Amino acid sequence: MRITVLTGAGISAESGLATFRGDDGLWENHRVEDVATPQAFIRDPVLVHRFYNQRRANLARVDPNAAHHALAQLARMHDLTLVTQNVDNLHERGGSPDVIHMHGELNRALCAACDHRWDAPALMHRADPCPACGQTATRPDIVWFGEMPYHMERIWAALEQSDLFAAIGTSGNVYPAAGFAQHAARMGTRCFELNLADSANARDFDQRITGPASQTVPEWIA
Ligand code: BJW
Repeated sequence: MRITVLTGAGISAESGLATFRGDDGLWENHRVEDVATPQAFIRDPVLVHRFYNQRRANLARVDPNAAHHALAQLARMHDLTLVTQNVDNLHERGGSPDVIHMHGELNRALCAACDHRWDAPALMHRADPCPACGQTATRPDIVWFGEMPYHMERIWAALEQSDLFAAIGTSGNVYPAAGFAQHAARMGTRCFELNLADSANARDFDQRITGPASQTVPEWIA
Protein backbone atom coordinates (compact mmCIF):
# COMPACT_ATOMS: atom_id res chain seq x y z
CA MET A 1 0.00 0.00 0.00
CA ARG A 2 1.21 3.54 -0.76
CA ILE A 3 0.96 5.77 2.28
CA THR A 4 1.83 9.42 2.86
CA VAL A 5 2.24 10.57 6.45
CA LEU A 6 2.55 14.21 7.52
CA THR A 7 3.86 14.88 11.00
CA GLY A 8 3.83 18.04 13.10
CA ALA A 9 5.11 19.26 16.43
CA GLY A 10 2.68 17.01 18.37
CA ILE A 11 4.63 13.87 17.46
CA SER A 12 7.72 15.22 19.21
CA ALA A 13 5.86 16.68 22.22
CA GLU A 14 6.20 13.53 24.30
CA SER A 15 9.93 13.53 23.59
CA GLY A 16 10.05 16.89 25.38
CA LEU A 17 10.02 19.41 22.52
CA ALA A 18 7.51 22.23 22.86
CA THR A 19 4.76 22.61 20.25
CA PHE A 20 4.13 26.00 18.63
CA ARG A 21 0.53 26.73 19.51
CA GLY A 22 -0.01 24.87 22.78
CA ASP A 23 0.11 26.37 26.27
CA ASP A 24 3.91 26.11 26.04
CA GLY A 25 3.89 27.74 22.60
CA LEU A 26 5.40 31.08 23.52
CA TRP A 27 9.16 31.57 23.59
CA GLU A 28 10.22 34.42 25.91
CA ASN A 29 6.86 36.06 25.08
CA HIS A 30 7.47 35.89 21.33
CA ARG A 31 4.93 34.08 19.15
CA VAL A 32 6.46 31.83 16.47
CA GLU A 33 5.13 34.30 13.89
CA ASP A 34 7.45 36.94 15.46
CA VAL A 35 10.70 34.96 15.23
CA ALA A 36 10.11 32.71 12.21
CA THR A 37 9.96 35.30 9.42
CA PRO A 38 12.62 36.77 7.12
CA GLN A 39 11.59 40.22 8.43
CA ALA A 40 12.30 39.16 12.02
CA PHE A 41 15.76 37.98 10.97
CA ILE A 42 16.53 41.30 9.26
CA ARG A 43 15.20 43.22 12.29
CA ASP A 44 16.96 41.21 14.98
CA PRO A 45 19.26 38.37 13.80
CA VAL A 46 20.70 37.94 17.30
CA LEU A 47 17.25 37.21 18.75
CA VAL A 48 16.37 34.80 15.94
CA HIS A 49 19.67 32.91 16.24
CA ARG A 50 19.19 32.74 20.02
CA PHE A 51 15.77 31.11 19.48
CA TYR A 52 17.20 28.47 17.13
CA ASN A 53 20.43 27.93 19.12
CA GLN A 54 18.30 27.19 22.18
CA ARG A 55 16.10 24.77 20.24
CA ARG A 56 19.21 23.04 18.82
CA ALA A 57 20.51 22.58 22.36
CA ASN A 58 17.11 21.21 23.51
CA LEU A 59 17.08 18.78 20.60
CA ALA A 60 20.44 17.32 21.64
CA ARG A 61 18.92 16.45 25.03
CA VAL A 62 15.84 14.50 23.85
CA ASP A 63 15.17 11.15 22.22
CA PRO A 64 12.65 9.80 19.71
CA ASN A 65 9.51 8.29 21.22
CA ALA A 66 7.33 5.29 20.35
CA ALA A 67 5.52 7.22 17.60
CA HIS A 68 8.78 7.97 15.74
CA HIS A 69 9.84 4.32 16.07
CA ALA A 70 6.44 3.11 14.83
CA LEU A 71 6.73 5.20 11.65
CA ALA A 72 10.17 3.67 11.00
CA GLN A 73 8.50 0.28 11.25
CA LEU A 74 5.70 1.41 8.89
CA ALA A 75 8.36 2.21 6.26
CA ARG A 76 9.55 -1.39 6.44
CA MET A 77 5.99 -2.66 5.81
CA HIS A 78 4.68 -0.28 3.10
CA ASP A 79 5.67 2.21 0.41
CA LEU A 80 5.78 5.19 2.79
CA THR A 81 6.42 8.84 2.03
CA LEU A 82 7.16 10.52 5.35
CA VAL A 83 6.78 14.29 5.26
CA THR A 84 7.50 16.29 8.38
CA GLN A 85 6.96 19.94 9.20
CA ASN A 86 9.32 19.41 12.12
CA VAL A 87 12.84 20.73 11.98
CA ASP A 88 14.05 18.21 14.58
CA ASN A 89 15.82 14.98 13.58
CA LEU A 90 13.81 12.57 15.74
CA HIS A 91 12.39 10.64 12.77
CA GLU A 92 15.90 9.90 11.50
CA ARG A 93 17.10 8.98 15.00
CA GLY A 94 14.00 6.76 15.35
CA GLY A 95 15.09 4.80 12.27
CA SER A 96 13.10 6.34 9.40
CA PRO A 97 15.17 5.98 6.24
CA ASP A 98 13.93 8.86 4.07
CA VAL A 99 12.40 11.93 5.71
CA ILE A 100 11.15 14.91 3.74
CA HIS A 101 11.73 18.04 5.85
CA MET A 102 9.38 20.54 4.22
CA HIS A 103 10.22 23.32 6.75
CA GLY A 104 13.99 22.72 6.84
CA GLU A 105 16.27 21.32 9.52
CA LEU A 106 17.52 22.72 12.82
CA ASN A 107 20.94 21.16 12.33
CA ARG A 108 21.60 22.80 8.97
CA ALA A 109 22.84 26.30 8.15
CA LEU A 110 21.94 28.33 5.06
CA CYS A 111 23.84 31.22 3.51
CA ALA A 112 21.34 33.97 2.72
CA ALA A 113 23.80 35.35 0.17
CA CYS A 114 24.49 32.28 -2.01
CA ASP A 115 22.03 29.58 -0.77
CA HIS A 116 24.85 27.20 0.18
CA ARG A 117 23.84 24.77 2.98
CA TRP A 118 26.04 23.02 5.54
CA ASP A 119 25.89 21.21 8.89
CA ALA A 120 25.16 23.74 11.60
CA PRO A 121 27.50 24.28 14.53
CA ALA A 122 25.90 23.97 17.98
CA LEU A 123 25.87 27.76 18.22
CA MET A 124 25.19 29.62 14.98
CA HIS A 125 25.68 33.36 14.38
CA ARG A 126 24.93 35.63 11.47
CA ALA A 127 28.63 36.58 11.32
CA ASP A 128 29.80 32.98 10.74
CA PRO A 129 31.42 33.02 7.29
CA CYS A 130 29.80 30.85 4.60
CA PRO A 131 32.18 27.98 3.71
CA ALA A 132 31.35 28.46 0.00
CA CYS A 133 31.31 32.23 -0.60
CA GLY A 134 32.83 33.65 2.61
CA GLN A 135 29.98 36.14 3.14
CA THR A 136 28.52 36.62 6.60
CA ALA A 137 24.78 36.13 6.14
CA THR A 138 24.41 32.82 7.98
CA ARG A 139 20.92 31.81 8.99
CA PRO A 140 19.25 28.56 10.07
CA ASP A 141 18.07 26.41 7.15
CA ILE A 142 14.46 26.87 8.21
CA VAL A 143 11.46 27.74 6.03
CA TRP A 144 9.97 30.88 7.54
CA PHE A 145 6.54 32.40 6.91
CA GLY A 146 6.34 33.76 3.37
CA GLU A 147 9.07 31.40 2.11
CA MET A 148 8.44 28.43 -0.14
CA PRO A 149 8.48 25.08 1.68
CA TYR A 150 10.95 22.50 0.36
CA HIS A 151 10.25 19.46 -1.86
CA MET A 152 6.70 20.51 -2.76
CA GLU A 153 6.65 18.79 -6.17
CA ARG A 154 7.65 15.49 -4.59
CA ILE A 155 5.04 15.91 -1.85
CA TRP A 156 2.12 16.75 -4.18
CA ALA A 157 3.08 13.76 -6.37
CA ALA A 158 3.15 11.42 -3.35
CA LEU A 159 -0.24 12.70 -2.16
CA GLU A 160 -1.74 12.10 -5.59
CA GLN A 161 -0.42 8.53 -5.74
CA SER A 162 -1.25 7.45 -2.19
CA ASP A 163 -3.94 5.03 -1.09
CA LEU A 164 -3.91 6.49 2.41
CA PHE A 165 -2.92 9.81 4.00
CA ALA A 166 -2.40 10.44 7.71
CA ALA A 167 -1.67 13.68 9.54
CA ILE A 168 -0.14 13.19 12.99
CA GLY A 169 0.21 15.89 15.67
CA THR A 170 -0.33 18.96 13.54
CA SER A 171 -2.82 21.75 14.28
CA GLY A 172 -3.77 22.42 10.63
CA ASN A 173 -3.04 26.12 10.91
CA VAL A 174 -0.09 26.48 8.55
CA TYR A 175 -0.31 26.15 4.77
CA PRO A 176 0.46 24.46 2.45
CA ALA A 177 0.63 21.46 4.85
CA ALA A 178 -2.84 22.24 6.22
CA GLY A 179 -4.22 21.67 2.70
CA PHE A 180 -2.75 18.20 2.17
CA ALA A 181 -5.78 16.28 3.51
CA GLN A 182 -8.19 18.17 1.26
CA HIS A 183 -5.90 17.58 -1.72
CA ALA A 184 -5.56 13.85 -0.97
CA ALA A 185 -9.30 13.46 -0.34
CA ARG A 186 -10.04 15.03 -3.73
CA MET A 187 -8.03 12.16 -5.25
CA GLY A 188 -10.20 9.65 -3.38
CA THR A 189 -7.51 8.92 -0.77
CA ARG A 190 -8.67 7.84 2.67
CA CYS A 191 -7.49 10.38 5.25
CA PHE A 192 -6.73 9.80 8.94
CA GLU A 193 -5.98 12.34 11.63
CA LEU A 194 -4.10 11.31 14.80
CA ASN A 195 -4.06 14.11 17.36
CA LEU A 196 -4.73 14.92 21.00
CA ALA A 197 -7.56 17.18 19.84
CA ASP A 198 -9.33 17.97 16.57
CA SER A 199 -7.20 20.14 14.29
CA ALA A 200 -8.41 23.28 12.50
CA ASN A 201 -9.10 21.17 9.39
CA ALA A 202 -10.51 18.10 11.16
CA ARG A 203 -13.49 18.00 8.80
CA ASP A 204 -11.19 17.07 5.90
CA PHE A 205 -10.46 13.65 7.44
CA ASP A 206 -12.49 10.45 7.10
CA GLN A 207 -11.38 9.18 10.48
CA ARG A 208 -9.96 10.84 13.58
CA ILE A 209 -8.02 8.97 16.24
CA THR A 210 -7.73 10.95 19.45
CA GLY A 211 -4.92 10.49 21.97
CA PRO A 212 -1.19 10.93 22.53
CA ALA A 213 0.87 9.99 19.48
CA SER A 214 3.14 7.62 21.45
CA GLN A 215 0.06 5.42 21.97
CA THR A 216 -2.10 6.05 18.92
CA VAL A 217 0.60 5.72 16.25
CA PRO A 218 1.91 2.27 17.32
CA GLU A 219 -1.71 1.07 17.67
CA TRP A 220 -2.68 2.52 14.28
CA ILE A 221 0.15 0.80 12.38
CA ALA A 222 -0.34 -2.57 14.13
C1 BJW B 1 -0.32 16.09 19.97
C2 BJW B 1 0.41 15.79 21.09
C3 BJW B 1 0.63 14.46 21.32
C4 BJW B 1 0.25 17.89 21.06
N1 BJW B 1 0.16 13.56 20.47
N2 BJW B 1 -0.79 15.18 19.13
C5 BJW B 1 -3.72 33.16 4.93
C6 BJW B 1 -4.38 32.00 4.52
C7 BJW B 1 -3.68 30.87 4.10
C8 BJW B 1 -2.29 30.87 4.08
C9 BJW B 1 -1.64 32.00 4.47
C10 BJW B 1 -2.33 33.13 4.89
N3 BJW B 1 -1.43 34.08 5.24
C11 BJW B 1 -0.19 33.57 5.05
C12 BJW B 1 -0.29 32.30 4.59
C13 BJW B 1 0.80 31.36 4.28
C14 BJW B 1 1.53 30.91 5.53
C15 BJW B 1 0.50 30.39 6.52
O1 BJW B 1 0.03 29.28 6.44
N4 BJW B 1 0.17 31.20 7.53
C16 BJW B 1 -0.85 30.81 8.51
C17 BJW B 1 -0.39 31.25 9.89
C18 BJW B 1 -2.17 31.38 8.07
N5 BJW B 1 2.42 29.85 5.12
C19 BJW B 1 3.65 30.11 4.68
O2 BJW B 1 4.10 31.25 4.64
C20 BJW B 1 4.45 28.93 4.16
N6 BJW B 1 4.91 29.22 2.87
C21 BJW B 1 4.08 29.39 1.84
O3 BJW B 1 2.88 29.33 1.93
O4 BJW B 1 4.74 29.62 0.68
C22 BJW B 1 3.97 29.93 -0.48
C23 BJW B 1 4.55 31.12 -1.16
C24 BJW B 1 5.69 31.72 -0.70
C25 BJW B 1 6.20 32.79 -1.36
C26 BJW B 1 5.55 33.26 -2.47
C27 BJW B 1 4.41 32.64 -2.92
C28 BJW B 1 3.90 31.55 -2.27
C29 BJW B 1 5.67 28.69 5.04
C30 BJW B 1 5.29 28.20 6.38
C31 BJW B 1 6.52 28.06 7.26
C32 BJW B 1 6.13 27.59 8.65
N7 BJW B 1 7.23 27.70 9.49
C33 BJW B 1 7.10 27.27 10.89
C34 BJW B 1 8.33 27.79 11.70
C35 BJW B 1 9.61 27.32 11.15
C36 BJW B 1 10.05 26.02 11.72
C37 BJW B 1 10.54 26.14 13.12
O5 BJW B 1 11.01 27.19 13.58
O6 BJW B 1 10.47 25.11 13.80
O7 BJW B 1 6.96 25.87 10.97
S1 BJW B 1 5.67 27.91 11.70
C38 BJW B 1 5.43 26.53 12.74
O8 BJW B 1 4.11 26.00 12.44
C39 BJW B 1 6.45 25.46 12.27
C40 BJW B 1 5.58 24.25 12.16
O9 BJW B 1 6.17 23.31 11.26
C41 BJW B 1 4.26 24.79 11.68
C42 BJW B 1 3.08 23.89 11.95
O10 BJW B 1 2.89 23.71 13.33
P1 BJW B 1 2.41 22.32 13.88
O11 BJW B 1 3.43 21.28 13.63
O12 BJW B 1 1.05 22.03 13.38
O13 BJW B 1 2.42 22.59 15.46
P2 BJW B 1 1.29 23.26 16.40
O14 BJW B 1 1.95 23.68 17.65
O15 BJW B 1 0.51 24.28 15.67
O16 BJW B 1 0.28 22.05 16.69
C43 BJW B 1 0.65 20.94 17.46
C44 BJW B 1 -0.44 19.91 17.35
O17 BJW B 1 -0.02 18.73 18.01
C45 BJW B 1 -1.77 20.32 18.00
O18 BJW B 1 -2.82 20.01 17.09
C46 BJW B 1 -1.87 19.46 19.25
O19 BJW B 1 -3.21 19.09 19.57
C47 BJW B 1 -1.07 18.26 18.83
N8 BJW B 1 -0.43 17.53 19.92
N9 BJW B 1 0.72 17.02 21.74
C48 BJW B 1 -0.55 13.99 19.39
N10 BJW B 1 1.32 14.07 22.43
